[in-house]
Amino acid sequence: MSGTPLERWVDEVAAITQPDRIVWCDGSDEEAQRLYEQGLAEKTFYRLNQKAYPGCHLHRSHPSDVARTEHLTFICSRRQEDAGPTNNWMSPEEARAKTLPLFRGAMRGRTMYVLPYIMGPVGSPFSKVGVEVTDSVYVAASMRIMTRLGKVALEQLGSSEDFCPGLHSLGDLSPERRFILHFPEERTIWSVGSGYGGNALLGKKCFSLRIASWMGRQEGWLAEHMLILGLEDPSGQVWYMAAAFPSACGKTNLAMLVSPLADQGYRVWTVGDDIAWLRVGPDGRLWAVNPEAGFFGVAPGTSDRTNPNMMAAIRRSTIFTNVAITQDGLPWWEGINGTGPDSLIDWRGNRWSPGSDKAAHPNSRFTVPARNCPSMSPHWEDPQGVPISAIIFGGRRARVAPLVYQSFDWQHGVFVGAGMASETTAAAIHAVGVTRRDPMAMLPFCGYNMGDYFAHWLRVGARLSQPPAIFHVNWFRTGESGQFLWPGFGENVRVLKWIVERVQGKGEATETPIGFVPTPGSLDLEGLSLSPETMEELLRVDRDAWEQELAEQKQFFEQFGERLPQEIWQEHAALAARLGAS
Ligand code: OXD
Ligand code: MN
Repeated sequence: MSGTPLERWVDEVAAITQPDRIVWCDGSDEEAQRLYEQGLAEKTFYRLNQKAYPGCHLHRSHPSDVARTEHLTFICSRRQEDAGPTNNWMSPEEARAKTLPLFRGAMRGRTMYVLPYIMGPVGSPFSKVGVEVTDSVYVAASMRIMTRLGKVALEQLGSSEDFCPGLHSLGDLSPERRFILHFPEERTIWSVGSGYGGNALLGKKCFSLRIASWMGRQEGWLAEHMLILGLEDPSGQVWYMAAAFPSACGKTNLAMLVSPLADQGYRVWTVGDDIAWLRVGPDGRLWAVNPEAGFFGVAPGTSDRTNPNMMAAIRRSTIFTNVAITQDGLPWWEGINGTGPDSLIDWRGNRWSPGSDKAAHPNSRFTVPARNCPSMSPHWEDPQGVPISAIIFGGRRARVAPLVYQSFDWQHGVFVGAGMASETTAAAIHAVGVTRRDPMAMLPFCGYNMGDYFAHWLRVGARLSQPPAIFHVNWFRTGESGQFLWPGFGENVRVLKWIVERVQGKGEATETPIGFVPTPGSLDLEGLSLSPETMEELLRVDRDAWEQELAEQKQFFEQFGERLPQEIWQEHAALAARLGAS
């Protein structure tokens, strides 16, 4: 056999998929032009107004292919117990037998793009190489934005076989023949039947979370569904935090928040908005890098009010997916600025008029280079990452969780993360949403048994001589009539400020059964008109709600049986005892 391991693998998949042409992508600007030209010719891309949005394109996906498909996503480990009760599992043999026929000849008449990429900063000891082959020009153009792609990756790889191979084909885009398969023991991904970002940009959820979490467990590090930000204080010191929230809880907005406390000297620097790779440093601190090079953000609701930094970032070199467009070729979505102009083309390419269905798909997206974002930290590509002082867990909880609380220690913090949940927004005004348990926001992304995952978190903590403090936040607590009590968005910086004060041993707190909650005067509320009653409600520990929460947690944890670490049960019992005694 001749060639490098990569060349041999590409030959192998080409023999199966039989493309007409093979293009090795080098990551150059000329190549970007060629990809867009190709996409324009085959109507995968439409040019947006190049004066207002230079280098920006619109992509319309198949209407049945607009989101991640968790029920078609599988962990194909050799043993089912290693995937655990929260993942779909298929044996590697069955997975191959089922999908090989879907890949056979799938690229006939098409071009196969070979995309070597790096997840993590170039030259960083955190970084990993992946190679995706795909027959989608949209995927090729998007991976250029989301990863460090081409020559740099081939240089890092050399003739090594240490890369994550990912085979992707659009297939016939039918949900009946759609599979997102992860083979963690071989560090391999097969994805067929979808062009949607989370299913098809294999560097993101598939490699950087599902496969990487498995690798991290073996190698002693963590791959997490977390944003990374730095809060600069008035002395100029920057405090880095990593925060996990389930999808649709505002991670991207928090990562690039514009601070209303800027005149006091507090500002936020963005390191990442979705994924963090975390390692124990030689100094006993936890260090983080963002493996991605771009953002794949949700468009609806993004505006100058909610995320001015993102609005600035998407003005160039951005791919918009399933948004509406105005007559002038400008992207448009619900929430961009009030009501819609009367003449729009909707996300399916049809004329839209006010009062009809949504013009942009609710999960419409933009794929934008991180370097476009004005709030990017000067350290976002530091090879050693940034040192993490605080970990923040959060969810959308109408009642149970106060605005913020701090765990007693690392083990209790792991329990807080393991107990995370989020409520779907209910249609009826007073109805409380359906609760989905989502430990560390990793339920759809942990590539192995989550019982083992909690144990891994505890093991990592034991190696940290200076562990980050662990917090839980909830921007979504509601009052009697279902209204949000906390203003959210930029004002969340006030909570980050308290978190940093706690890390420094300064912020004041009351010890409660669930952890440390700010004293009434310790949050900086200057300039906000929140009544003392509202603040009391925001910070209240609701004993009855916690009783019910404990019962729901117990039910969730029980499914892991023996694989759930005893420490989690100890924390559960300790919380019950503290609540009983209070
Ligand atoms: C995402 C998600 O797209 O979490 O980041 O669904
Ligand atoms: Mn995400």
